[in-house]
Amino acid sequence: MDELSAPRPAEAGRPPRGSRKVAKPHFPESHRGAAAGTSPSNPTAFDAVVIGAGFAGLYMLHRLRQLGLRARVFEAGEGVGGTWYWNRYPGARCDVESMQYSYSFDEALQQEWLWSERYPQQAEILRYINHVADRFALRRDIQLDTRVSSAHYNEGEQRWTVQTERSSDGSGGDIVQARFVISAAGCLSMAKVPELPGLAAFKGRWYHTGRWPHETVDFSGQRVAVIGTGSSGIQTIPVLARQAKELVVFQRTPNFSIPAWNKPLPVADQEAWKSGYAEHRAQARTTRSGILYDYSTRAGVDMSDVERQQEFDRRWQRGGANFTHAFNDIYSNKISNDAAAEYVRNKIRSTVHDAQVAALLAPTDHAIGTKRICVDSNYYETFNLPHVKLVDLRATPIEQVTPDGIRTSAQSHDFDAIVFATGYDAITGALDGIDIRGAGGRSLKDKWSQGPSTYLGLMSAGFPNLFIITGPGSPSVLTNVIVAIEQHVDWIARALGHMQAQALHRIAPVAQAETDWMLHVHEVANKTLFPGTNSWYTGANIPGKPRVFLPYIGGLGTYTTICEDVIAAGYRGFEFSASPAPALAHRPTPQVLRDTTSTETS
Ligand code: NA7
Repeated sequence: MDELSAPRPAEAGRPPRGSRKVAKPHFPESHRGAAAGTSPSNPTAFDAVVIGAGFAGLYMLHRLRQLGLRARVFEAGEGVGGTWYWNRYPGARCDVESMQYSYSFDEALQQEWLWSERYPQQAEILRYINHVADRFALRRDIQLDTRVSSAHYNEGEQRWTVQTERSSDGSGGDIVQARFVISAAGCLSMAKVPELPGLAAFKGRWYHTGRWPHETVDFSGQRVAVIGTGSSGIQTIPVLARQAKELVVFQRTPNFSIPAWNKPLPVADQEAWKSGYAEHRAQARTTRSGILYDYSTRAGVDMSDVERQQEFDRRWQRGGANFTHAFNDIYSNKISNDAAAEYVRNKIRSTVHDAQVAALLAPTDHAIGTKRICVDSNYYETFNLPHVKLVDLRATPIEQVTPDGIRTSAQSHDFDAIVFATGYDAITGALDGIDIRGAGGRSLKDKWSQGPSTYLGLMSAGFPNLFIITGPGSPSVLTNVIVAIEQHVDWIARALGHMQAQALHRIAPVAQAETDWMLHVHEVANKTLFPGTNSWYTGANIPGKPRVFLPYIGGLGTYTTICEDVIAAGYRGFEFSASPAPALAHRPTPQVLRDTTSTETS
């Protein structure tokens, strides 16, 4: 099975034996939404089609409406939420703290929502996203259970034709036209199940963390395999270990993980934070990652061993990814990085009782943080449990899945269930999965065959009026992604507003601007330790994927300043063309529209 045929919800994880079948979550959007145009000869026309109804798609829709534009959002899932709709695996939790992992665009929204824990659980984030969809009456323009299959640009008409797949219920297969297409398809949405021989004949159940079924999956009394030890594996392993009779973890590469020290979040603490919310948000936007961490201004190499140890202890006790900001040179200086890595390795050695297991869990092949740092609750401690085993796939690779389990080069293991925590075709996978053709019929996938190329991560030359939210070449996955999303969506909305005001019809990056930007993206990355690590940041987890560092690592604050400068310089690097007709359709603002389908709460 390849990444493009990763399981859909109906296929993945057949209900496990003994699992309790429960109804799907009852979010109000469980209706599919009114279908769009279906006739090839007379397709419905929109100002904009948005692909995806996660955090990016929802906010984009809100901003399009504010511009008076007619938009349709197509969402493959049966509910809104994107990543947080699909990632329902036991233990799924965000590694950005609750008070920062939310939208900032509406003061009332951020004041009224209450979180329950320091780090939010998947179910709570999904409730929040649904609340936003209702609060801003977004559902009437969202068509669920509808996967976009192609988007083709017609240069003569200066329009995109967007086609969707037929849905599981036989409906859909829509064809619509739009002036603009905006991808909000996400960076971590194309789940990757490894191509293991024999999987189809496995007699038990198997799951991917990123395509978890809606039904409760109960592993009680089962023999369970987990393959993969990235963030998802590290989060789910301790929870599965509490249910399973036997848990075997198949590890290819160990990862660094910092304790979350997760805990309930008192209302008083939230109120204190909220009293300065606007200032906190403004400050976060200027930082490297869009998160208010305690960023050190000192280089690790300028500190004594004692000072470094004290700094690590302080950050370890605080918990979370803040640990990796102990020095300002942690990602650029191997000596500083080694000091932090060795501190974590020592923590692993002192936590895990079996020295051999501890040695296998302690990463030695990459600089700390250059694979996404993990944040855990009792991950290393879990390996002290008698029914939890670790298999080192580097020493004993998987040869095949057998009907009864997994056979490595060393032995056969019998399992009732296999959990793939094997990650994603990240950043480019979702767009690669859509047949996108720009001017002259050129395919985006072909253009990007040696690695993606964009201007500011926002657009790609030759693909007019196609915007990408958190695209390759933007800070995206190196940030609090909601902050990155809001910045991108606001930028796109301003560009569209500019086009409305100036009666412009077409926007595309100048090829040279894109070339210069990509050179900058790679130049900045090459000053860090990141490109030297095999990770999904570099495409190394997908066989055959070009090896380039995909996000922009210059920092969100710096990037935002660059984007502002581009606007101030008259959208430097973009070219526009005027339309003889009025540029964009105007509609009444959302406040005066009557909503007949949504269930908004305010
Ligand atoms: P990740 O971080 O990509 O982790 C995937 C894990 O699965 C990682 O340990 C991989 O080992 C392992 N893997 C992948 N393919 C295989 C095969 N074929 N055999 C064995 N092991 C394999 O994905 P996650 O879902 O955990 O996290 C993704 C992001 O989501 C995370 O960083 C957060 O930003 C949220 P490898 O390291 O490639 O050797």
